[in-house]
Amino acid sequence: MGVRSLTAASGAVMLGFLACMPHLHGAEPQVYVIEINKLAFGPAPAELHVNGIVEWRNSDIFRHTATADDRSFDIDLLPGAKGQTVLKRPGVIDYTCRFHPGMKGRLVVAP
Ligand SMILES: [Cu+2]
Repeated sequence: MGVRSLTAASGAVMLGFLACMPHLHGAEPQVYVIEINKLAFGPAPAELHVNGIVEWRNSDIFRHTATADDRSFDIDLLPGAKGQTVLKRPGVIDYTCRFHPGMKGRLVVAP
């Protein structure tokens, strides 16, 4: 096998790799994960966009909720559970846990 055919083969592998990354094509919505642990929401992703999906994963030993102050979402999360919401519009959404009012989070959604 010559150098030229090796290069062609690795090029084909690279194309296959890129084809497996759907967000490059805009076909699949972006999923942003926020982990809950030790009675706290993990940090929100730096850049959220409309039509993106936020997924909370409760890694804590307690039941929590992710409840928007504007009630645009209210997600009940048993220990080990995960739940999602779709970001419908741009703006700032503060949210809390109904069981633990000291737990606070904020989503800043860009268009
Ligand atoms: Cu809680």
